[in-house]
Amino acid sequence: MTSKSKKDELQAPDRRNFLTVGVAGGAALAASAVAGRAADGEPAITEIQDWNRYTGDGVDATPYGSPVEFENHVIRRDVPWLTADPVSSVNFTPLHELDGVITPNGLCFERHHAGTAIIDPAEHRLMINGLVDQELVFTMEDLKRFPRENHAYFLECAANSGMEWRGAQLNGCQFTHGMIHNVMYTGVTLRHLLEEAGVKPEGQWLLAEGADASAMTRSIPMEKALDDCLVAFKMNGEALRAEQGYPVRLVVPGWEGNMWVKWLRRLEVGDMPWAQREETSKYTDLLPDGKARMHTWVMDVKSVITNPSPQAPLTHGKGPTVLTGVAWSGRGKIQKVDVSLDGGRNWQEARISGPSMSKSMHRFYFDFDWDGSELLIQSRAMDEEGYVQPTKDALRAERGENSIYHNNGIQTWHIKSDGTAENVEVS
Ligand SMILES: Nc1nc2c(c(=O)[nH]1)N[C@H]1C(S)=C(S)[C@@H](COP(=O)(O)O)O[C@H]1N2
Ligand SMILES: [Mo]
Repeated sequence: MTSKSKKDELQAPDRRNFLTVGVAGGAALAASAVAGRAADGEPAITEIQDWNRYTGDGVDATPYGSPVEFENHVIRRDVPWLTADPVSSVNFTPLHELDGVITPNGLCFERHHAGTAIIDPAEHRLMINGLVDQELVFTMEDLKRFPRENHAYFLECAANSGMEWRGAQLNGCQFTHGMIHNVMYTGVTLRHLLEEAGVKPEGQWLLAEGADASAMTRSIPMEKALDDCLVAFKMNGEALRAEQGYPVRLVVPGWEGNMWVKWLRRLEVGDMPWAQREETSKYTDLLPDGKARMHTWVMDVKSVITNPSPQAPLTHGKGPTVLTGVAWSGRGKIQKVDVSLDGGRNWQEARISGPSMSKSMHRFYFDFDWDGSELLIQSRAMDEEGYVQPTKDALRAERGENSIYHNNGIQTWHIKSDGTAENVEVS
């Protein structure tokens, strides 16, 4: 699983990061273009190939399947210089290799503070204590006796696109936007478990604690806990991966990833937030005046074009071109996505295809005939509450450049006439 093609390596963008808009729009129609070729001169179809000739492996060869060898470059990647130690680090979902809205389990980005805990489910316990009528402990078997629900939700780390606050930095949507995954969870509602224990009236906050070596804790307001949170044990139909918190994790729909405690072992009900210190120092957004934005839990509306992009250039040349990307909002469904080919001067509505679910990723397409001219491509999403994805300049005007978290600004890729793409900003 180590073969990487050249284009998948992270390359530093050249320094022309702030382009002014000056290219011709590329949407001019080449009416006769088709995405096919003449049948003669194609031995791949006219001659018998090995796979036509010989039988393949039997059904006993791969009891648990993995992707075909030609897809070995479709992997999570990390940026070694980003963090001091791979145990407290992050890797990134290869968004440019995916389609549809569901992230395959083996490709979900990982973020952990003390490595992946490996927990025997038979030994795992989840405790509810604090301001409850009755403190309770659940085994995994106990949890599976509560009524179950299925929901697809995105999980985005608050630091996704964090490097980009200071201008175009990383050359590929895997690195600029890959701290996100979108998975179908199966679990029981947190409300059910809390009702079983009986939350006392003063119980306004919930402390969620992980069983990993970081003993990660996060405070969650009771209102959210009783609204739509899940205690999940399956993702995309199968058991959680160890990296994602096996045997059980907290799902906090639409809210920043750090609250989705993995390897969940304890839920303590209290009358005020615990991690006050943590929340004021770490997961806050520093403003230009030195003040911090607190309790910025919701992940605002955001989108990115995944193809073409720096890791996925337009190798096919002029003619019919499928531009695609993903959009999401922590406030509900995506209402619409617009695409610009000229750095934000002109916008056209993209086509959303696939399920449109609240707080879940949406897939959009924009089909056009590329005339081979340079493009500055952007996507701009609007959610069902009417929030529109801002430009990076608008975000900086409001929050300055000291921030790391919550960068939902519009991303620009510069497509050159040879089809290669680069991370840039337009001003
Ligand atoms: N127990 C525990 N839970 C955790 C973390 C952790 O280090 N330990 N990291 C958090 C952070 S910062 C994020 S962004 C998400 C990442 O979830 P993932 O690894 O499934 O992508 O998990 C959160 N839950
Ligand atoms: Mo995170």
